[in-house]
Amino acid sequence: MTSKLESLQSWVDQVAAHTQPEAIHWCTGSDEEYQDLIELMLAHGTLTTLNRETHPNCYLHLSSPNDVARVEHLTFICTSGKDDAGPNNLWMEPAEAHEKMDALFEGCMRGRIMYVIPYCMGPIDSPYSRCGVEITDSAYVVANMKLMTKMGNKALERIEREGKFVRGLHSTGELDPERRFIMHFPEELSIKSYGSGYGGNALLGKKCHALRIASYQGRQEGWLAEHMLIVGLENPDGDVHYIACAFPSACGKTNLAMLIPPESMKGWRAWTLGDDIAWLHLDEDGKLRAINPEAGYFGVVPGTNEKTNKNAYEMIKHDAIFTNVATTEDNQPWWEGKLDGTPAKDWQGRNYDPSTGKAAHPNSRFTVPATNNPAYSSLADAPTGVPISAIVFGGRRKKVAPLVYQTKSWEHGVLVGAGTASETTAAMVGEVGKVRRDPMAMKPFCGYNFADYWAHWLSFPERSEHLPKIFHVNWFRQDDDGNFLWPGFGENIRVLEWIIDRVEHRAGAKETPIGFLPHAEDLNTTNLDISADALEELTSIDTAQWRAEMASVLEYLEGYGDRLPEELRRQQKMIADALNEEMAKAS
Ligand code: SAT
Ligand code: MN
Repeated sequence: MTSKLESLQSWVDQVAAHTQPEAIHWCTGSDEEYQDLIELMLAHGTLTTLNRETHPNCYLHLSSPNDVARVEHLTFICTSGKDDAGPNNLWMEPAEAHEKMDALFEGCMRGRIMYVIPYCMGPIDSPYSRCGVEITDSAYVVANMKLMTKMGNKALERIEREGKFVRGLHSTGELDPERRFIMHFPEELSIKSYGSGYGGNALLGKKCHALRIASYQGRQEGWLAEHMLIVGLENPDGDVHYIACAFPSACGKTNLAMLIPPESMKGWRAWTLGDDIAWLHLDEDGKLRAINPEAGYFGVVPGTNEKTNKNAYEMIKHDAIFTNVATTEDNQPWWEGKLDGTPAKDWQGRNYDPSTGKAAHPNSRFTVPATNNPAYSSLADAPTGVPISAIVFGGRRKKVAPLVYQTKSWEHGVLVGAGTASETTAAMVGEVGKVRRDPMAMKPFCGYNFADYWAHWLSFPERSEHLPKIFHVNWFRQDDDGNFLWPGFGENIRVLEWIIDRVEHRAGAKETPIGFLPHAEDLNTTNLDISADALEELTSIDTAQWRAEMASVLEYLEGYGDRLPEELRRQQKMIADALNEEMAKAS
């Protein structure tokens, strides 16, 4: 096959001449093509078949043990000016980065098939969608892209019509961590990724395109590409509110996106639009609308069970690819937190031995098409997306951050987003459990200087008087013995109910220096097993701790120097002053 789009065809020709593949395969996106790829990978041993009775059409991939997560220390934003990438990114001069990558790619596809994957991020017929083409030598990447994006002929037609697409070049190379880089060239709308086959490093439509490149594009074009789930919450009257929530990787976005309300919240339902990424646009009426650029889920497996996320548990029982989970004696997938079965083989294919660590890798993943999800929203594919009522930021904090609070304004919300902190998780290489600032959960994903990104966020009130309200949540508060204070999972709907009621002006709150918190009685706690003390702690703030927190937020923001929007300093000062006043009152 070839393309009639000259810019695409000549790029493919040029990459082929440089990487020297044995054959070139243009992906059509058909189901037969997917099956052929599966057969090929089974023959090569890249995949194995899981138990056909319990898990029809499910396969297992065990990656190289050194290639199990994103690599932030090897991920670069290559803009012509260093300051455009900002202190939040590693930067390399574009010419130097191209030279480095071109040397790695030279002849790297000898003896391999080069796949050309045209894909569309978002509904094929949506004005908000954007397309790309990924060239890769990994059949595993192609199969995952088939589940995660709209890929193949339909996407190619749109690309040929529009003439514009993001160019992503990927090779697994030697899977050598010393020869591994993920480079982004936002000014050229291109990506080069070498040496890893892991999701976020290799499925270039996801973090590389839909967040890093798209965030850059969004700033130029007036929209936002965010690390947010999108969920529709239906109340017993049948009204649905859509909310978008930004939490760091492995902090429960997938669980919240497909939450099942507890028995006592009869009549409530949650509908999933997306579990990881949202593209947000203002429509003509000034309403913020969201689409999910993805078509599947690449979720964390450990912890998934009937109690924590029944929808996910059901949807991964068929037509799924598992990466780095363990297996039982009868070849079912197994992971920590699965309520039945025992592991026979671990995620490295060895006989399971508890003394050598977990059976499934903590960042083991499932890939499934979104349509597998029993809670999939009928509007998930709507070309104009859904209107967003509330934006919610959050992280994993043992202390300090209360269960929920509402910000006083959009601008205050931007400060809260910018100051969000979270404990690190297994989704990235490095120490787990360390608190770091992760603004808008975008620390690893913003394709340009955070200071400019916050300025972009702050420009929205000039363009609309109907922006969503902004909140902050923390499901992960612990008591001094390390027990979680809030039950989380399905019970989180109670917090979302308060959020919606605030948007609708029907819920109470107390004003504090950091924003509006619910009184304990403002939360619906019917049939919830929680002590009055725990509830009190979850819905109050410690002034001294918050003074320290705001000082630390300021110190972090000042790291962005002159480019930091003055408005954020102003917002920080208002809160710091209010906290000081509170402190003075108390003493
Ligand atoms: O980066 S991935 O998309 O592979 C997973 C995550 O960290 O969200
Ligand atoms: Mn993510």
